[in-house]
Amino acid sequence: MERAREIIPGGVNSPVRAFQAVGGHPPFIQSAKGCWLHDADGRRYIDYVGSWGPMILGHAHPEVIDAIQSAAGSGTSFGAPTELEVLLAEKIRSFFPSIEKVRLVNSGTEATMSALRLARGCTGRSVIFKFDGCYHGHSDSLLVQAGSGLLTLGLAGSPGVPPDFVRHTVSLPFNDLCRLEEAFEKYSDQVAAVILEPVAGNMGVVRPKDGFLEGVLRLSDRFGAVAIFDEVMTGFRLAKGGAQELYSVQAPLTCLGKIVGGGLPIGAYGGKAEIMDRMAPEGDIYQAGTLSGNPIAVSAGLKTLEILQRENPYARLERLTRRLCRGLKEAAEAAGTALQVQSCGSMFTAFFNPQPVHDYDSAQKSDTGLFGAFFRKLLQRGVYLPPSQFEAGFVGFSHSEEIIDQTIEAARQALAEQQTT
Ligand code: KE4
Repeated sequence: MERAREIIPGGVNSPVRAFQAVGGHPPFIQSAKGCWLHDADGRRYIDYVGSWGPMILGHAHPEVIDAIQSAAGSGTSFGAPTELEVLLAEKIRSFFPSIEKVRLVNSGTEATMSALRLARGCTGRSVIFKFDGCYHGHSDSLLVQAGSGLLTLGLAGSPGVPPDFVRHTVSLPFNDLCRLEEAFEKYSDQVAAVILEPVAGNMGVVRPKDGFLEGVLRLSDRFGAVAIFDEVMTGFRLAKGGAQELYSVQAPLTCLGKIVGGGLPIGAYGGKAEIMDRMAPEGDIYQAGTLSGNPIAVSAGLKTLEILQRENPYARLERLTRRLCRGLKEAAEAAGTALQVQSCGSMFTAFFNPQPVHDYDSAQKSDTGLFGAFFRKLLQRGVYLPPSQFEAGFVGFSHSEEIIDQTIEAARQALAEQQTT
C-alpha cells in the first residue's frame, strides 16, 4: 500500500477501494475464482463486491475466459465496425424491449454523460433532475448530492466542478413524487431529463416506493423531459431486463454498464430510435470513443449475457440473497443490534440504522462507525463486503447455500463480538 500510494493517489484507481470509510488497508488481490478472492498474503475471502457488480457469473467463469482468449487471438481492437458489436447490441435489445437502438461506450460514466447530452440535445433544454444519494458516475453535471464514493467520503460534490457546470442540475429527494412534481411546476419547459437509479444501490439498496417509477415516467412525459433509467448496476442484475422488467415499466433512455462487459470495460446507452438517431453520425449530437465496442470486451459481455439467458439464474440468486438477509437480521436480533437489511434481487445492504432507509437523509442516519467495525470483523473472518455503508453487496452465480451459511455464521460472531466491546 505504501508503494502504491507513492505513485497512485490513495494507492487506488477508484476511491471506494481505499477502505477510508471502514479503516485498515485493503488486501491486494492476486486472483479470483467463482465467489472467492485470493490476496497477495495467501488469504481468501468470500466476495460480495463482485468488482462492484459485473461479476454476477462469479470470477474467471471458464466460458467467459475462453471467449476472451479466443477473441484476443484475432486482434484486440480495430477501430472499425465488427459483427460482434451488432451481436451484442441485438442481445441487449432482446433483454430490454425499451431499447430500440444502443451505442456502446467504455464505462457507466460515459453512458450517463452521453445520455444526458442526448436528452439536452434533443429537447433543446438545459435543466436536469437527479435524486439525492443516486450516483451516475463522475461526469461534471452529475456530481451533485451523489452517492457511492462521494457519500462514502462525505463529499457533497467535488472541487474542480465550476458552479456553472452544475447550475442546471437540481437534486431532489428519492422516492418523493410531490417534490418532483413541484420541481417540474417550477422548471417546467426547462427540464431536459430526469435521471435516476430505478432501484438505488449507491446510498445502499433502496427500492422505489410503489408508484414512484411510474410517477417519474408520467411527470417526465407530461413536461416533455426525457426519463433516463440508469441501470448500470440494476441492468442484467435484478432480471435480464433489469429494473424495467422487474417493475414492468419502460424508459425512453436506459444506461447500462458493469455486467454488460462481463468484467471488461463496457458501458452503453440506448432507447427509442427516434431519440438515439440524433447521435452522430446519424444525427448531430456528438459522442465518440477509441475503444468503444472493442472485440475483447464485447466478447466477454456477449458471452456473459448468453450465459445469463441460458441459465436464467435470477430466482436462485434471489433465494440465496433472501437466505443471507434473513440470517443477518436474525444475527442482529440475537446481538440486540439495530440492523436494517434491505435487498432487491441479488443486491443487498445491511444498514446500521434503527429505521428503514428510503432515501438519502434516512441513509445518512446509519452508524458508519458500527458498519466499519462489522466490515473489519467480517474481513478477518474471510468475508469481503463492499467497504462502505453506502454501497450494495452482490450475490452471484457461484455463491451456494453453504457459502451463505458460512457468511451468516461469521456475521453472527462479528455482531456478538461487537456487542461485548
Ligand atoms: P463507472 O463509470 O464506474 O463504470 O459507472 C458509473 C456508475 C453509473 N451508474 C451507477 C448506477 C453506478 O453504480 C456506477 C458505478 N458504481 C460504483 C459503485 N457503486 C462503481 C465503483 C467505483 O466507483 O469504483
